[in-house]
Amino acid sequence: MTTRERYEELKNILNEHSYKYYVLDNPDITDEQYDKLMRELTDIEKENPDFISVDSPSQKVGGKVLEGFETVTHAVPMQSLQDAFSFDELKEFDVRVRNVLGDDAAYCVEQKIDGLSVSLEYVNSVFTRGSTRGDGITGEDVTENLKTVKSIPLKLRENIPYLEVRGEVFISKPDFAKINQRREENGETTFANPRNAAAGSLRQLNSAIAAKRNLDIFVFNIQQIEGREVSSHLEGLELLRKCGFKVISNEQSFKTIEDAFAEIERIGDVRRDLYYDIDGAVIKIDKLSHRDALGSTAKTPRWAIAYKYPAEKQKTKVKDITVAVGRTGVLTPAAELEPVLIAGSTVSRATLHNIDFIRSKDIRIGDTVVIQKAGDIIPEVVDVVQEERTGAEVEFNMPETCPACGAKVHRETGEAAHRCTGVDCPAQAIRNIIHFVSRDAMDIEGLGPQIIEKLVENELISTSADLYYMDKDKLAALDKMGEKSADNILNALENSKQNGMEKLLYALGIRHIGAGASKLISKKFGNIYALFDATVEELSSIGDIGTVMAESVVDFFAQPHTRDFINRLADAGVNMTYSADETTDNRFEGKTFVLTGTLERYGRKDASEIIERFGGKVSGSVSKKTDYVLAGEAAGSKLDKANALGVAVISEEEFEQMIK
Ligand code: 0OX
Repeated sequence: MTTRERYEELKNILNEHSYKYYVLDNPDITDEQYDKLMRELTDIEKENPDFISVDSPSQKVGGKVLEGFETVTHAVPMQSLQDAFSFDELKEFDVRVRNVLGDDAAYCVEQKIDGLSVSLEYVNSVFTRGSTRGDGITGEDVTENLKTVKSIPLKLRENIPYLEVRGEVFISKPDFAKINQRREENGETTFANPRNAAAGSLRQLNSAIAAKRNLDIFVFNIQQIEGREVSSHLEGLELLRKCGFKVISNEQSFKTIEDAFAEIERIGDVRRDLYYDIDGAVIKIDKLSHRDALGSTAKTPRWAIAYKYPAEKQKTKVKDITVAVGRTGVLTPAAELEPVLIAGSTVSRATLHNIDFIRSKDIRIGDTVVIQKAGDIIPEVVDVVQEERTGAEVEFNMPETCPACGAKVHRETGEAAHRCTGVDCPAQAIRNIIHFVSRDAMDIEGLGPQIIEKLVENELISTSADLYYMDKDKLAALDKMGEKSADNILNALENSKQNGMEKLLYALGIRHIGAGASKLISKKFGNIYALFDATVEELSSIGDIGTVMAESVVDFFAQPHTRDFINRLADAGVNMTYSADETTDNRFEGKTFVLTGTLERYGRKDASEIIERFGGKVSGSVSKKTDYVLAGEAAGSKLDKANALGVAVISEEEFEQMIK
């Protein structure tokens, strides 16, 4: 036998064993025997690199490192499934189906694997491309990572000119536990569930890492096929089985929805014993011609529906309630729980959303609570077990100062959220700085969100004021920046110092104070420092400044943090005063606009800001006093009212002309 012949033989033996082991779960040689043959094969490949073919088992170990993922446009959209949470909803589905198909309908029932949908494409039986579902229309090319999945054949066992299949990539429960254990030992963050672990692995740029994660797949659909005729789901699955795929378990069809219920219940009974997570069962019409007759809505097929099993519930204790500050300044309380295993992973924390949620359920520190996982993923507190109260439980109150920066915490009447009012709160830094540099604020060109994130991460800045103290060399050294861009940014910063009070006040990001309000306030007060002594009465005496806005300004300037921040800006040479000649264009003065429908070019926020900048006012409802109704797509009752009252209705194009 020549080396070439031996090589081909080894390849066939190894691929056959791999198929038996990973797809059929029925190995007939030991791991040692397999490893020995594999070593022989890789030795031959080392000596004869030209032998290596796309379906060599050596290709499963990965090793390619990509810079990023290419985008893939799915020829056949990867639709999602309509969800049902009760058998009643399934009955309604059955009625809709029978309205079209009558008694001909036959259903298949299969597990709904809790992983990530991918598409696999084969040209002349060779695996050529694999991609994620993405938004269903475009996904990411993750071919290199998918090549490492042992249960994905690199070459089909049937000759098929073109085939695209869809399947669900997942990580088994035992592998998930091992991955997390290793990560914990290495001081890395752990994955919340097997699905996230699979998602993280599929998005690895280094396929050798993906290879180590033991991703697995169940294939469940033919998206496109050439050279074969398939007329039903079960027939399609049978063909996929012959091709060498690991196919979702599905053997029979059911003539009635009641029979399908029985199958859903059977799957429900065994779901906890499976070695992988499922988050439901899918009912699908078997015959493809029937599927065509039923068609699809914009996102989901009318021929399938997913039944979600009721969430598993567990009892545990609330050890403490902690508070975290989000990037928008909202304070979110969370229950720190005695760890408890639920729906496949350990839960030790559950969000409590806000104080209203805590009060409505009367959750106290020390309480025994019932938790479940929303959508089988996010832990939530459903109930307090009143009978287990001892009297030692402690009621929780939201903190008065921000746990991240110490600034005052404010809760507006009618709002559920408590917010930090700190101008230099580290938890909100990135968002605040992005706003500070934006066009209507300090208008600093060249400082995009990504650069700002890097500046904060690399500790070059922690507040917007720090921007004016940046060291040029450090800025230029930031990756991919260079001297020229650094110069441009520093110039833009230097120029922005002359902006004046109007832009600066808006840049401070005070709640409820948009560009229009900033201008009105600046006109009246003339200098930022004057606002430290401003009262609610003085502010709300300005036309169009309501009490909520006035209170927001007063609160903001009452913070010691604010004074420090403003002083630092002033020390850097930032102009604090308003000069009348800033008043450029007041073309909308005295005019009231109402916005309705979907504004595609501007969006409501942008349109409102433009109107206010030109001195106009935006109101929420149409009346005789309204001057213009700016109507986008699908405008509803406001448009009708405008027409009835004879108010001028303008399109986005007309608005664009007006602001030119
Ligand atoms: C699953 C699964 C997902 C086919 C057409 C729309 C959805 N996660 O196991 N999707 C589908 O069906 C597609 N079936 C499944 N079994």
